[in-house]
Amino acid sequence: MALLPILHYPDPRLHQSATSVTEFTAELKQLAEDMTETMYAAPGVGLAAPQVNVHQRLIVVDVSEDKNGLMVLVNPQIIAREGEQEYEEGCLSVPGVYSKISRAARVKVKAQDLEGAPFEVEADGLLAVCLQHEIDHLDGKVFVDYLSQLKQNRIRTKLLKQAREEARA
Ligand code: K1U
Ligand code: ZN
Repeated sequence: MALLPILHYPDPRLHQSATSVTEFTAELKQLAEDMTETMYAAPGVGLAAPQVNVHQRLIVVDVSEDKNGLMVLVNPQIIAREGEQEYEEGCLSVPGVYSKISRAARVKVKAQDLEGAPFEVEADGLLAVCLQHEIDHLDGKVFVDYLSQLKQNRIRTKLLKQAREEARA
């Protein structure tokens, strides 16, 4: 198991679209394990492969209190959405920034497991938010892309300054 480095906004690699997984190999299982360890250590409630610079359609999610609700989704796709909810989102790739984002209240997602077997999940509340947030990462979208240009510029400036200070320390 290994902790993987997480890309930080405004790294352009976060805006790359991920490709579908076609081979369900031991390497894919290892990546899912490493991403899970990285998500729990951060700590976070989700992580998408592009955040660790792997541009494949794989996400891990666990919104439970006691880390017993892990879900690994390969090639996830939203096949139904209903209603609307607002949630104050964060992102491990945008440290220290939180903002209210409006998304579907309920989603149905189809995906494959690490063996390639298809399954579906129906979600509401935080799980629905998290699934939509992580699937956005697979399409090269970060939650700040939903904010005004002014807010995006402020966040970009703040994180670039933070990165420069960290590099100097
Ligand atoms: O994709 C990511 O960067 C993970 C992100 C997922 C997410 C959180 C909240 C709303 C939408 C999507 C995070 O996990 S940010 C950290 C966080 O929210 C959290 C951390 C510890 C405990 C509970 C939440
Ligand atoms: Zn994120």
